[in-house]
Amino acid sequence: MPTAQAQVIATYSRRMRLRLADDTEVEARIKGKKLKPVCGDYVTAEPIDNEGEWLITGICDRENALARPNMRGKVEVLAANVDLLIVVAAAAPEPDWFILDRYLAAAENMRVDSVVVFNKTDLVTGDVETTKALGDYAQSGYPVLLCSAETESGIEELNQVIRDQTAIIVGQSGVGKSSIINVLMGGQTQRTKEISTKTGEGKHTTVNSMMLDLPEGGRIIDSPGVRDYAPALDSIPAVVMGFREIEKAGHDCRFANCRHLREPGCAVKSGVENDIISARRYESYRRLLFLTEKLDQRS
Ligand SMILES: Nc1nc2c(ncn2[C@@H]2O[C@H](COP(=O)(O)OP(=O)(O)O)[C@@H](O)[C@H]2O)c(=O)[nH]1
Ligand SMILES: [Mg+2]
Ligand SMILES: [Zn+2]
Repeated sequence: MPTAQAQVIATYSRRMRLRLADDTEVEARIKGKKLKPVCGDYVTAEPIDNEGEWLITGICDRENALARPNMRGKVEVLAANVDLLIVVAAAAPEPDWFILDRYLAAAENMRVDSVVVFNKTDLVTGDVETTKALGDYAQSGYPVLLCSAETESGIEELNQVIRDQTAIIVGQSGVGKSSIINVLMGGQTQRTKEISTKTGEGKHTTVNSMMLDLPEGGRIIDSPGVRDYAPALDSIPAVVMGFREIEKAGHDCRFANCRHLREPGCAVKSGVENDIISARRYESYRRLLFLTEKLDQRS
C-alpha cells in the first residue's frame, strides 16, 4: 500500500487518530522514537499489514506550532498549523492576566491571530480590574468577547470569529474551555474518543489534545490533559514582538536595541507614563523579559 497524507486530529501519548484524505479516521502508531507528531500536523502514513492501524512515517513542514517548555525545560509542541488562538479568562477562577499576556505573546511570535474571551459573565459583571484588563487588550487591537457557556450569550459571536479557521483554545483550567466547545458543538456531547488498546489491557489512555469539527464550519483544538502553562520566549526581540503596543512604540526609542527598561529616550517608558501603554501590560513585558533573559531585576 502506498504512503498517504493524513492529519493528526487527536493524540494520546504515542498513539494518534488520523484523518485521511477521503475523510475516514484511523488509529495510528508512530515509526521510531524521534518523530513527535502533534494535533494539527500533516503526516505521511501507511497502513500496517493485517492490522487496522496505520504507521506514521513522517511529519510535513509546519506552518506554525504552539510550544511550551516541559517539566525538564525542553520545548514541547502542543499543536501545529493553527489559524487562531482563543485565550480564555473567566469571572472564576480569578484571572491571571500574566498567563493571558504570555499566550498572546506566543501568538504574536507564531504570527497567528488571537482573540480574548472572558467567560462566565453570568457570575459577575463590573469588576474594576477585569474591566481595565479587558480594555487594555481591546486598546492593543485584540478582539475581546464576553460570553457565558452557561447562558450561551456571546457564543454565536465567537462562532463568527472562528468562521472556517482552525482555532486552539487555551487558558487556565476551570475557565470553561470545554464548556465553550460543547456549546459551539451545538450541544453534541463532546465524548472523548478513546483509543482501543490492541492488547486489551482495558486501560484507556487519556487524550492529550483533539481537534473537533464545528457544525457551522471551522475547527477547534482542546487540550484537556494540559496543565496551565504559558510559553517561554527565547530572546529579547521575541518578547518585544509579543507585546504589539510595546513593539510599535519601540520604533520611536532613541536606541534601536532599547530593551525599554531604563534606557534614555525610551518611547515605551514615556508611553507608560502618559497612560498610552497599560502599566499592567508593561509589567507583564518586564516579567517575561526577566524570565527569558534572566536579566538583573534591578536593571
Ligand atoms: N457559571 C458558569 N459556569 C461555567 C461557565 N462555563 C463553564 N462553567 C463551569 O466551570 C467549570 C469548569 O469548566 P470546564 O469547561 O471544565 O473548564 P476548562 O478546564 O477550561 O475546560 C465547570 O464546572 C463548568 O460547568 C459559565 O459560563 N458560567
Ligand atoms: Mg477542559
Ligand atoms: Zn525603549
